Amino acid sequence: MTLYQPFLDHALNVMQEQLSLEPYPIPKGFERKEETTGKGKRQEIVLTTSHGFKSPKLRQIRAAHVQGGSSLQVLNFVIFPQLTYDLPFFGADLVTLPGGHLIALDMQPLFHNSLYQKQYTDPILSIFKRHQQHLPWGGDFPEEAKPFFSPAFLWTRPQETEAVETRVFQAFQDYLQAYLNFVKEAQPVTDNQKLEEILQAQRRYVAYRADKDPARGMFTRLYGEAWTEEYIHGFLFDLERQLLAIS
Ligand code: DBV
Repeated sequence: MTLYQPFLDHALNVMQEQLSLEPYPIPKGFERKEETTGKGKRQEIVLTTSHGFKSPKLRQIRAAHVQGGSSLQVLNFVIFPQLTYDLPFFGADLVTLPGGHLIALDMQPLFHNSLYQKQYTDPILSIFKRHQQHLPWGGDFPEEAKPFFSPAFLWTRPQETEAVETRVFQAFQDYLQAYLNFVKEAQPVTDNQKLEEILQAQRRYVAYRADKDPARGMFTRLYGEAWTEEYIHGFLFDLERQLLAIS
C-alpha cells in the first residue's frame, strides 16, 4: 500500500455514495504509464495511473496518482464543476519527494468578492483552523498562484510521514466532505452575464494550471515531452479541448 492510495480510495468511496458518478473518459495511453528510472540499486519503477469521473454538477473529477517508491509519491486530485455552477474547484496536490512532503489542499475560488467568500470559504474556515494548528503554513509560495487560492488554503510541508497518514488524511476527508455538501446545495446559474463570468474564471484557472504545472518537469523526465504535453492538455487540464470539441 502506498502513501496516497487510502486518500484515493476514500475519495472514490464517498463520491460513489454521495454523487451519481459516471466514468469520465481517459484518453488512450494515459490510463496507466510505467517507466524504470535510475541506475543499479537506485532503480525504481514509476507508475502513473489516471482516474476520471463526472456527475450531473461536476464536469470532471480526476486524479493522477504517481507511485515511485518511498521517495516519489504524488496524488493530484482536482474537481472541475460544470460551467453552469459557481462552485469552487476542489484542489488537492499531495506530493512526496526525496526532500519531504508538500501538501496543498483548497477549495479554489472562481471569484474574490465578499459574497463568494461568505458562501464558499466562511463555512470551511473552522475546518481550516482546526487542521492548521497541526499543519502550519508551508512557507514560500509562488506569488502569481495566490489569486487561485482561498483564505482556507491549507499549505504545509510536514516532516513526518505519520503526519501525512493521520493529520493530512483527516484534513483531506474533511475538505472533501465539505465540498460534497456545497455540491449538494448548488443551484444552476441562469443569468447570462454570470455564466460568462464563470466561463472566463474557469478558463483562467485551467490556463494557469496547465501553463505552470509543477509536475511538468517530472513527467517530461519520466515519460518524455510529447506524452507529458498531451497528458496536461488532453486530460489533466482539458477544458479548452472540451470547449473546442463542442463548438
Ligand atoms: N501538481 C499538479 C499536477 C501534479 C502536480 C497536475 C500530476 O498541478 C504535482 C501531478 N506539485 C506536483 C509536483 C510538485 C508539486 C509542487 C510533482 C513538486 C515539483 C518539484 O518540486 O519538482 C500547489 N504544488 C507544488 C508546489 C505548489 C503546488 C505551490 C511547489 C512548487 C513551487 O514551489 O513552484 N497546486 C499547486 C499549485 C496550484 C495547485 C501551484 C495552483 C493553482 O492547485
